[in-house]
Amino acid sequence: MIAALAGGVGAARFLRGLVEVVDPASVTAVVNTADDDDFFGLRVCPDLDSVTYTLADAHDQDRGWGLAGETFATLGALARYGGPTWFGLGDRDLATHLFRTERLHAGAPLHAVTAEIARAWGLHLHLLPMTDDRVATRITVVDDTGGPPRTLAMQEWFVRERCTPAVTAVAFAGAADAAAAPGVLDALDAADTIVVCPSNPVISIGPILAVPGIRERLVARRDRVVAVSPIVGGAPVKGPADRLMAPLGIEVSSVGIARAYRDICATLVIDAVDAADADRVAAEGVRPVVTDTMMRDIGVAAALARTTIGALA
Ligand code: FO1
Repeated sequence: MIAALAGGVGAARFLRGLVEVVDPASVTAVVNTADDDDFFGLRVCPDLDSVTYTLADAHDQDRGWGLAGETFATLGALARYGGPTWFGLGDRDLATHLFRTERLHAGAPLHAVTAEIARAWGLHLHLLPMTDDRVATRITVVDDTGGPPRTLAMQEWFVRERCTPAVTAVAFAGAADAAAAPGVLDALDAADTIVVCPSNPVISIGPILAVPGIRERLVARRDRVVAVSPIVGGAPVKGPADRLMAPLGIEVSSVGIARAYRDICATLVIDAVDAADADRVAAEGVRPVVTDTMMRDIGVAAALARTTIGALA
């Protein structure tokens, strides 16, 4: 059994490779939901949907989010009423949010709705939100205009403001009172291997670890936990991890990842271009495994998944 902590695109690609090399039914992915937000009354769960669409081979590879061949006619029509249109809700993607919202309003918990959506897309792995409760990443920023600090929702900072304002603090509202979704803690207890996917350590993995019980499970099972560094050559493979790690005092390197994760994982997979960092990773008390982590296609993702799982065999 394998349990994986997962954020968005990087995790989705890794999981797509993983299900090539192990039985998908043996995998439970625990996905960040602190990026979730409501638009036009609809609940949008970006990381759950990135994982779902990628595993279904239905995602837009170039854009990195949403569905391939997507159109945005509804969003264009909403512009007539003044929007807001900064968050790109695609016409077919909207069906997912409509369905999810309807089911939540009918009283179904998020984990049950997530399973229904995963089944509808033909997925065979177990896909779980980290919690059924609302947890929201709050990013405190300062502008270079010298105005007062502002606190933004994740999608406001990431999409509307294009990660531009400098970050001074990150919090996960609701996390301390959240309960892990049914099945999450059992999956972590039962797993032979726990993978921390190559996701943003601050805003993707951070919220999952903030849900009571999850970090504790990983600390207790540290020898069975392997992480994949999302940082290659001193920069994130994708996304704004550097804009969040540096201000929070985390070195933007595989060594920084090792330091941030050393309590929860004994092994860290780093990219071949960072081979020279291996000794510094080891000095953090984390065993480095060096391989190609740039998931250009499913073949590389599958090889990375095999090496990652094999690292604890
Ligand atoms: N990312 C963008 O950069 N711009 C968008 O307009 C956008 C819309 C969007 C709609 C649905 C969805 O599930 C994801 C969407 N994303 C968009 C991606 C999202 O912001 C990120 O995947 C994450 O929250 C970071 O992991």
